[in-house]
Amino acid sequence: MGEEYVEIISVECLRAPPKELKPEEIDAKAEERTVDPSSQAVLKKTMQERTETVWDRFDKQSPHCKFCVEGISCQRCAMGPCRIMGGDRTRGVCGNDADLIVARNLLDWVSMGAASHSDHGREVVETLLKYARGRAPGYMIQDENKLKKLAHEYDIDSDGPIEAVAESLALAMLDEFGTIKGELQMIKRAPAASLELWKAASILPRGIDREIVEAMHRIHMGVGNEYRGVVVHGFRASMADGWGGSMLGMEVSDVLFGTPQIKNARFNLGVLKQDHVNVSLHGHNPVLSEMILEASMLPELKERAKSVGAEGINLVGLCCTGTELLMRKGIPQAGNHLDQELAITTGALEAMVVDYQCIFPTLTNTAACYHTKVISTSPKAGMTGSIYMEINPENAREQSRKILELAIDNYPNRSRGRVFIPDRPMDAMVGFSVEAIENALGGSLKPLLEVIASGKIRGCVGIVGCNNPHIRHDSNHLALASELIRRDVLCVETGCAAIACAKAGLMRPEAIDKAGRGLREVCGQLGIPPILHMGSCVDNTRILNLVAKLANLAGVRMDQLPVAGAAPEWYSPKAVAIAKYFVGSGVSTVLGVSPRIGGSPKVSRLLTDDIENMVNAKFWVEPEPKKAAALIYDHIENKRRDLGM
Ligand code: MSK
Repeated sequence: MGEEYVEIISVECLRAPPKELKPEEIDAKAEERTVDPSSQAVLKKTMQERTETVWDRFDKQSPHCKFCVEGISCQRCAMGPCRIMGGDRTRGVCGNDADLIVARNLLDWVSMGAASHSDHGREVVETLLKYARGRAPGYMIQDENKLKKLAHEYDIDSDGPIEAVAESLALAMLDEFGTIKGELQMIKRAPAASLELWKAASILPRGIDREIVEAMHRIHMGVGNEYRGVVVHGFRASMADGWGGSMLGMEVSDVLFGTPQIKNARFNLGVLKQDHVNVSLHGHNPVLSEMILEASMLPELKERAKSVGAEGINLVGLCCTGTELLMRKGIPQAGNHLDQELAITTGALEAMVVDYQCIFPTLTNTAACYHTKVISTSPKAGMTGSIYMEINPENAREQSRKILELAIDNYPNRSRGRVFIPDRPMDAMVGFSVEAIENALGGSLKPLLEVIASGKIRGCVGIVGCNNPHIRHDSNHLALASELIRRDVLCVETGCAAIACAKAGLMRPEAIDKAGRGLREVCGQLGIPPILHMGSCVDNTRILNLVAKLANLAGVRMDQLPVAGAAPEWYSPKAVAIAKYFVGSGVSTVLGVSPRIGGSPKVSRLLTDDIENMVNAKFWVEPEPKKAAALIYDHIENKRRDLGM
């Protein structure tokens, strides 16, 4: 694929449901599928216009294959495919059993997730290197202080010209992917006692690419031939993601685009504007979207928008690319994972610009039902039916301008009679990086530790992850977070979980009314909400940093703190990697959707029980949010008791 844009192939508008629904059926289905009123309103439009969505495809795929659900189908070699069906079929052709098939499938998912985050992280670091070498016009260092701190951490002299420091740092960071040092730099942020525990458990990562490559090696037929080693290596590969690839992506994005600070922003599909050229930015990597934001401010593009009858250009975010811009620049967020098709079906979106991860391959089919142009930008994320405009650090400034020109020129094609934008976007307070939290507390996390020790706040929980059509959109995120804050547990959130709570108004300072007395008092004094938005998927590493800093302050291991994690509606293999680096790092985590391990009681027991003997943390699987909250609360109270709090 070349750099200039070309229409690749035309795709058709997909229609569903197959028959026209009565108004009351539409209302009932919309309520059953999502709790978000703005999503419900647009979902009704999709059904009235019979535009296919993820929920329609989900219905068509149900019921799902029992063997796949339990993780006991194997596609790993050409002697099969095999399924463990019981009776005389308890082994695949090669001889593997249910435990091994489940373990290998799980490690495959962890590797996919860790690779996705880490490849994203690598691209951000490469952008820093290109900036340093004068090959990334338009990019700059927006947080010089963080650049210098990171340089110090990597033992790099930070006194020279900023470009030289950036170059040395980028090269040292790129070395982390294939390092021969045998250890990652940033994992040393964890307390020494935690590192010892992880070393004893054989989950200290030696290099980012190395652990992922070894994972792929282990799942080849005839390599990892016992389930336990395969599952444990998943922790090591995920730790390479959490303390490596994702951490690099987060930290260097802060260096290039600014470390998030507390600010107000607006959420839900109502952030689209009737009289503006609407452009959504969807995916995960901020390297492109930051340049589009810069281009949207060019006077000639504003003039061009006016010349086609629009008041201006309205950039909105979706999923984690949106969150990156939201956290740093306050760009409004149209929605989370299951809102992506709905943004198009408003009929008010001139262009959806995508980079990678979590992008439905059928978005171009959805767009074909309206006037929206889908513009793909990454050579590794081609998309049938999209307009491809490759973006890299060298050309991003120029390409961003062209993308916006394309969107503006599409504005007259909007069919006014088919536009529906829900009213009332929701306000939220966002931008809670660890640095922003420290600033709000007077420069240190010590006051947070004190209110935890005093019991006003019982503990902290990171609620993260996606939406999944197996679960009513956003419902479990809201129910779990609401129950935890009611019990005086501070919630920190990222990804689509954070977007769900923001859309529901739980990230306004007024939401302290829903919190227990202690949490209400602490957040009320600070003027902050009881649920803090910490960013995107790669920003789960901010949660690792937060827990590591608290543990260092308290003089304990990370696993000893009254903290936990939760992924109530996860769908992505990236979420499996995140959950494993949370648990590996000592943060016990509850999953609202079961991973595909039901076919192996041994693997299930290892993850939900035995692993505790190695890392002092474990998984729970609990789809019911109130029960999940109770599990977490008991866990937090046990940790408090053990610490003598
Ligand atoms: S976007 S990985 S659906 S959180 Fe990061 Fe949301 Fe999950 Fe994608």
